[in-house]
Amino acid sequence: MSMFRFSVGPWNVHSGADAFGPEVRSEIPFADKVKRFKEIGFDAVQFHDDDAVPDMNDLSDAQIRAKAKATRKILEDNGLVAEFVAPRLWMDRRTIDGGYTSNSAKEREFADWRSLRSIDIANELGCDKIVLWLAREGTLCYESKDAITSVRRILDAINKMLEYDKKIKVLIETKPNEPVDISFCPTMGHALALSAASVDPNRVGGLLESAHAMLAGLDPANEIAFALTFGKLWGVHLNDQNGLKFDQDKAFGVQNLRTAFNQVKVLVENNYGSKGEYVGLDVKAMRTQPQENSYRHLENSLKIAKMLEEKAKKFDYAFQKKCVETRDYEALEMYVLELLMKG
Ligand code: XUL
Ligand code: MN
Repeated sequence: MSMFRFSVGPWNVHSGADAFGPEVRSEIPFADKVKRFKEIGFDAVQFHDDDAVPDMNDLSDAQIRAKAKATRKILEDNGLVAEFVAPRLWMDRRTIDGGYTSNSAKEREFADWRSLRSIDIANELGCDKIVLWLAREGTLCYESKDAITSVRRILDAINKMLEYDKKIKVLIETKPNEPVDISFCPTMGHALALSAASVDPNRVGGLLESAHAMLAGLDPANEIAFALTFGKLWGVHLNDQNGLKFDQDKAFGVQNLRTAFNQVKVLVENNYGSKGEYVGLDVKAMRTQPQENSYRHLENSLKIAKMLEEKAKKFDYAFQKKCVETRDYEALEMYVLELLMKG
């Protein structure tokens, strides 16, 4: 029996379009996805604001709330809850050059409007977490934005959210690049510095995605551990990545099994989830996959996470201690590899 509760986003089941080619699978309606998420074994759904309220830019604040309420009903009918809402600031023509850090005051205003509406949506969905993946809050041309002004602007935007709703929590999902060349908030350390500088540090934490840490050349287990050290790990996006290239969102553990194990191990050791946190996945099906495999990457990731959880629970701490005392790290390393490879 897993100690974790798992979450997934509707964007994790998608039609396979990429930057070089069109859809290869047909779009699955939201209600069908949700039904299947529950059957697969998920407990919660992650939302972008417009996953919950499509075309929200054209709606009044009251209409947005009403539509969010209807989305909540779909969740409840399927025995699921919402984990978080993330303002999707990277899709709109108005935020081509970022939202909070745009050089245009009008565009920053739009980004703030979407962020506050995301809070309204979260309230209607019954969750208290806003995730900020700061997609375009960086530069394609380094000299196009002032870095210090930009960091201050991100902080201002976070403070506005904290002031708008005294219960909402903000989770910064760090990523070093893509779609920008250079991000203003690439690592967990950056996220926690923003947290400390905010008007309410107790309500600003982090969400660590494995692939994003790897793209920064960092170890995801240590990024997770860093946030856990300060009680700031409020979400994870487990997935995998093959080296430094585009963000692949591979199924969890398929590329770097030992690294995946160490992520699960640190979560198990620190009783992650005991304060209601979810183990989130953020994985994509390969573009080559036919329609009938639309959910296989989710099933596989969930299975791998649970198998690694069992391995972590079997970890022989007495043997580890002995190896550390004699500094026999070769033996310790072999033990870990055997633990992972033996049935
Ligand atoms: C992008 C990414 C997003 C966020 C949610 O790399 O991971 O899907 O998780 O906005
Ligand atoms: Mn993610």
